[in-house]
Amino acid sequence: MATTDQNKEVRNIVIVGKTGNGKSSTGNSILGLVSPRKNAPSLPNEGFRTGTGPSGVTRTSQMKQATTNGQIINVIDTPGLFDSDMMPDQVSEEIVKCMQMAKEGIHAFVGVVSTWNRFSEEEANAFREIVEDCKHRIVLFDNLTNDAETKKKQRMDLLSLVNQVVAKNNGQPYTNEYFERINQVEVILCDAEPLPIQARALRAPKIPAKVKDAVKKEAKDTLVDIKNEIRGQIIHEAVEGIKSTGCRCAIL
Ligand SMILES: Nc1nc2c(ncn2[C@@H]2O[C@H](COP(=O)(O)OP(=O)(O)O)[C@@H](O)[C@H]2O)c(=O)[nH]1
Ligand SMILES: [Mg+2]
Repeated sequence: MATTDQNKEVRNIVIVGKTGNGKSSTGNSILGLVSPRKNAPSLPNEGFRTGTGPSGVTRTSQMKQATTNGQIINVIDTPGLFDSDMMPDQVSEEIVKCMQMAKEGIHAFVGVVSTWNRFSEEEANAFREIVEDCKHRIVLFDNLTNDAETKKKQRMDLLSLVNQVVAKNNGQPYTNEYFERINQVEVILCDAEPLPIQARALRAPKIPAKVKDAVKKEAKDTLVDIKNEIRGQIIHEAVEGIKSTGCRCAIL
């Protein structure tokens, strides 16, 4: 189970959903933080920016942290990855960014759907399926409430569901082959301690700058490869989806 130096458990939660559904607001509710005021600079202990105007829409993934009941909660807020104007390039960029931030892996994905949404029959059925797949783990959030009890309850209900998911997964967060590759690249690029052997060698004075640069370039190339692989998968899935609807033309 992921812990920090202080032996606190870490929970990495990624928030997904369409723009305007309340992802950033829900992230703030989970963390117990407030959104920075409109057009004011954001302070370190403030939450994610929210709102519909240009300054409120989340353009790139961001992580904020809070500590609750001895657990470190990292919430990663994402732009609307399923928005119709998101290009595969941007989506793969954001997915890699999320994996870079959630170093230990992802303990839970939280999908945010606004209760104000009007669903078509097809969307409602898709939503029902997702809810069933998620074993009806739903928490209703009122992100605008000022009632301290409600705020606390909805936050605790969500964190308790996250802990249930973690327990069901034997304490292991979600990872895939990319997490390990990205973590290795990060270590080389950041030159951080503790270093794996090949990166430690970079620090040795006798290693020529040219060799160091070559290793760093290789690390950067690896990141580009990973983004391209993910982009390829996104396009493949989109094409399969389009084929299944019988549509003949699409811009990807
Ligand atoms: N009435 C109501 N409005 C909400 C709630 N949560 C978010 N909003 C509003 O919905 C808009 C979009 O929220 P935001 O969190 O920025 O959505 P995002 O684009 O998914 O990150 C904002 O104007 C919020 O004030 C809620 O629980 N109730
Ligand atoms: Mg947002």
